[in-house]
Amino acid sequence: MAHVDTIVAAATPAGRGGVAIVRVSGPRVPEIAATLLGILPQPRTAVLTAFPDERGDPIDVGIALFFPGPHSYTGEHVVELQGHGGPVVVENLVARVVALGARRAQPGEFTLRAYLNDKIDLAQAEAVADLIDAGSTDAARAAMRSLQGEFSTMVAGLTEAVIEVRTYVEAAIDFPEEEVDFLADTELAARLAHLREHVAAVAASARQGRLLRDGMTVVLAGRPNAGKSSLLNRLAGYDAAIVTPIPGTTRDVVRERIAIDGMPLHVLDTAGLREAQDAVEHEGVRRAHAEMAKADGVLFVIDSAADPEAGAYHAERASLPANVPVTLLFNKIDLVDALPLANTQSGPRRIAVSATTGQGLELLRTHLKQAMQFQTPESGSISARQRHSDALARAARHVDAAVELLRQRRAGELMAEELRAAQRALDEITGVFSSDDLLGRIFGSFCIGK
Ligand SMILES: Nc1nc2c(ncn2[C@@H]2O[C@H](COP(=O)(O)OP(=O)(O)OP(=O)(O)O)[C@@H](O)[C@H]2O)c(=O)[nH]1
Ligand SMILES: [Mg+2]
Repeated sequence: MAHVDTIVAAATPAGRGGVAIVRVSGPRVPEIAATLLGILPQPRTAVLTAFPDERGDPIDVGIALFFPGPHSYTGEHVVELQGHGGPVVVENLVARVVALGARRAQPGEFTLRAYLNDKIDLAQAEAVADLIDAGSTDAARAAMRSLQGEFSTMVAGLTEAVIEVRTYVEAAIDFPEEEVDFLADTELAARLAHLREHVAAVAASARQGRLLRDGMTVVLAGRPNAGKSSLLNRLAGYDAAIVTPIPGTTRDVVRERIAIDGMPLHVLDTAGLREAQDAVEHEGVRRAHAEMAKADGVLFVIDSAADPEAGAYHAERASLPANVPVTLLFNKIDLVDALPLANTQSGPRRIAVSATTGQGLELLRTHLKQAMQFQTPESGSISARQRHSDALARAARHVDAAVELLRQRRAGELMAEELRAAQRALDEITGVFSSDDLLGRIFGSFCIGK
């Protein structure tokens, strides 16, 4: 590897604690450790020793651990110094190691080196950060599964499937006199269809993983005055949006990030859907539609007193995005005697709530939580990111293009090209192909010392 310099950073958080760990990685580790400690500890054996300053006075006394490369986190020589967890001690120790020839590490640089030295792939490196940032047990478990390579294995299996079909197509191209037959081949059509399903299955896992990590985005929509802003305020636990009895109060999109049992959820309040009465409201309604199209779910709010049959939903239905699931929230049930309409077999899920009394809110939270975890909380989901979903969507588009080329009986070369592009998109996930720019963005968001 081209990384000739040796890096150092505190691996434990800044501040006071029982123990702090200073981690050093790079080719100069044996020399730095020997100078600092007087001896180079036996590999992977804890040694109780002083960490002296340049005059020989101890900065601290603690445990030193030496991990010779490549059997270390980074794949390089690593030494870990475990001392007392005070900021001054840690800073003095880091400064001493810098004086001995290391430089201070950038955020995520240890993990970057692990990736560059093939200890982990890119999706696993991202899972390290996800594990550290996990806000719920489910998210932490999912990150751990990705870190252990479950997501990478899924992507590798998919890549393998793409390569198989590609090889099939390319082999056919090498025998041009048979190409006419090959393009009429039902076997190829079946393989492509199967591949398309395979991409969709991995994309579904990635989407689920992304929801666990980044949280789901749901949009409160409905007629003016239905109580959308009141519900947002209830969910947020404070008055985030303005509530008045005047229809058309909300005009802009109001965003709140809330947590349900530690799971992040983005709730967006929007302008009431109706024939706009001025340019501002018109823009508000346009934004409401734009947000719904991007969302993971729509909470369509009904005023149970004014509209017990949910006429607003039936009127707006055609204008709602087709592929975003809708939940009907029958709000203001404190104003009605009979609860509106039981859940029917068909049509969206219905939940009766009251933003005023809080009735049904717990049910709504449970519903949102289930939507985030799908129906199977212990389904073994992995952690994934938008970047992964985007790459999978690109792979899907290339496979679709290949299917289309086959349908049109066009040249096999073009089909092979599409499959090659699909493979390339998948390779970006694990980092077989990666740009410096991408690496900068991924590792730049890590904490220092990881
Ligand atoms: N009784 C009762 N009143 C409610 C309930 N939810 C909201 N309201 C009242 O209904 C009115 C409209 O509430 P908002 O939350 O502003 O409604 P909205 O859907 O955001 O309206 P726009 O922003 O105009 O689209 C206010 O006077 C609220 O106090 C409820 O559950 N029960
Ligand atoms: Mg409002």
